[in-house]
Amino acid sequence: MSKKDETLHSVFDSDGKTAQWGTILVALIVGLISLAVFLFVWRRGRVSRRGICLVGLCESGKTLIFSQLIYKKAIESFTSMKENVGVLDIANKGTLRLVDVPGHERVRQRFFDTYKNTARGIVFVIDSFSLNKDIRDVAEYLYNVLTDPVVSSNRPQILILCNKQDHALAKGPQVIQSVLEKEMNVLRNTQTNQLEAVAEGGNRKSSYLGQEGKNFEFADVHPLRIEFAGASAQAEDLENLKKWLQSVA
Ligand SMILES: Nc1nc2c(ncn2[C@@H]2O[C@H](COP(=O)(O)OP(=O)(O)OP(=O)(O)O)[C@@H](O)[C@H]2O)c(=O)[nH]1
Ligand SMILES: [Mg+2]
Repeated sequence: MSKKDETLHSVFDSDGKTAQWGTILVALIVGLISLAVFLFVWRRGRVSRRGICLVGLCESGKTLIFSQLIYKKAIESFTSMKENVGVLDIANKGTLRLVDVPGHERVRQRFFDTYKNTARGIVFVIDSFSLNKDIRDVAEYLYNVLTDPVVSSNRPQILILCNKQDHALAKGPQVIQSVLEKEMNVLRNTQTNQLEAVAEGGNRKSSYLGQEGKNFEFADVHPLRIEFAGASAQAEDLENLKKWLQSVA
C-alpha cells in the first residue's frame, strides 16, 4: 500500500469511528429525552390523582367514616344509592378528594368505574363484626377491585380498613387478614379454573392475583401495596386511617 493509500485508509477509519460515536450519542440523547418525557407524564399522572375511594359492602360504615372525616360528626345514614364527595385537608400536603362509593351491588361498579381513574388510594372498608357471615361477598368484591385493569395499571395504595372495632365480637385486622387470605385463595382457584376453561391458551398470568404455586398472600400482590388497619367510625377512632391518608397524600 502506498503512503497516500495508507493516509486515505486512516482518514476513512477515523471518519467511520466518528460516525459510529455520533450515532451512539444521538441514540443516547433520544433515549434520555424519552425517559424524561415518560417520567414527566408518569409523575404528572400520579400527582394529578388526588382521589381516595371508600369502597366495601353495604353497611360496612363508609358513609359514617365519610361524615366523620368531612363534617367531623356522625350523620344518620341509610343505604347509599349515590356517591358522596368531599374535600379533605391534609397537613402540609394539600387536599384529597374523598369519595364514598355506595356498596349496593347494583350500583357500586358504575360508581367505582367513574372514580377509579382518579384514585390515589382505595380504602376497602370491612364490617369486622359480620365478616364471618359476609366473607364470600367481601372476598369477591375485594378480588374484583384488586384485579381491575385500571387499578393494576395506576397502582393506587390500598388500605383494608377493619371497621366497627368497638364491637365486642369484632375480629382484629390480623385475624381478618388471614381469614381473607384463605377465602381469596379459594376464590382465585375458582376464577383461574373458569378462565382456563373459557379461554384456553389466553394470557392467564395478566390477571393472576398474587404468586403462582403458593397460597394467596396480600404481600404477593405486586406491585400493589396493601395494608390492614383497624378503626371504629362509631367511636370516632379513625387514627389509623388518618395516618394512612397523611402518608398517601
Ligand atoms: N358499632 C359500629 N357501628 C358502625 C360503625 N361504623 C358504622 N356503623 C353503623 O353501621 C351502619 C351502616 O353504616 P353506613 O356508614 O351507612 O354504611 P355504608 O358502608 O355507607 O353502607 P352503604 O351506603 O349501604 O354502602 C350504621 O348504622 C352505622 O351507624 C362502627 O365503627 N361501629
Ligand atoms: Mg353509605
